[in-house]
Amino acid sequence: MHKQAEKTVRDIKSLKIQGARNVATAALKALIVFIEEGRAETKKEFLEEFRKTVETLSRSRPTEPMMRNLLQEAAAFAEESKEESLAAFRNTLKRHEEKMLKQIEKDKQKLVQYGARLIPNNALVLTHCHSSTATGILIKAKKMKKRFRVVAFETRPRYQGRKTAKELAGAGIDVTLAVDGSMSLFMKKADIVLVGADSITSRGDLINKIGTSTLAHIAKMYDVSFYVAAELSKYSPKTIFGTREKIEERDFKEVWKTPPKNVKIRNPAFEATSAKYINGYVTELGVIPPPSFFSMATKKLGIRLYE
Ligand code: RUB
Repeated sequence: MHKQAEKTVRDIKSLKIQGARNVATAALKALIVFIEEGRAETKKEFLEEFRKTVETLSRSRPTEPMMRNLLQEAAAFAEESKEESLAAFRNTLKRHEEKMLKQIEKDKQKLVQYGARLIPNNALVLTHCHSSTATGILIKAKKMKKRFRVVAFETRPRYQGRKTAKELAGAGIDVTLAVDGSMSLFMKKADIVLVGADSITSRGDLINKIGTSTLAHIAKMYDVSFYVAAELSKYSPKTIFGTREKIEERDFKEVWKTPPKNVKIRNPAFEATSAKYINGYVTELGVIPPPSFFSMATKKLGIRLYE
């Protein structure tokens, strides 16, 4: 496999590249480098390598349908392309993948606009982990001159909350980093919760960083609105026939490098939050209720259900 694709797989696995959107765009960019530099000499050879690269990138993290959906779209386009010469084929694919990247950026800008409108003035906003989509919304709200404070939770064991806090502080937002165990404490004063998404199921359930459902349940208890920033491409087609998205379980050493004998350690990276705890998904087409996510996403992704 091309060395850029290998490096991207390593960086995704080690969380150097984290967050669904960053993972998906990094995978597409690695594919573009492969298209430009891959050593194949015939179209057949190239296609074989292309398929392997798509497959290996897709498997780099199990709970990332946005990456899988985008890579599959790129693969379907390649399989259908009629270009005869390898040079023309590479060019067409590269242009297509670059167009996809531009579209992802455009979608984010739209989503961020819709989300920023949701942030109330003088609000206390709670967020968890690091979602580039959620921070994008908060930064946009700040640019709209809204005044609000954010509490970002640490997100042990990998502390993605620090990344969120740093990014928001850099944008001039009043932000506090708090330990995960203080979720209930801060919820009592909160006005809105905003988190990102890794995967959305056909039922409209959310799969996101471990700790998200705790936040959602407590939000319900205190009647605080719970919103999720999620591009429609985060829909998981695997769930059409009831299959649940696989939840990634990470290395126990992230939690405790040398635990005493007989201590079991669990380190699930994500968890599901039922649709009933979610007020709305902030998407590129507007803020929608969870049951609508399925039909809008399948339409956008071109998934035909009744054939
Ligand atoms: C990141 C995480 C984020 C989503 C959405 O987990 O759970 O909320 O991926 O991110 P990890 P984005 O750090 O384990 O990847 O909005 O950037 O797609």
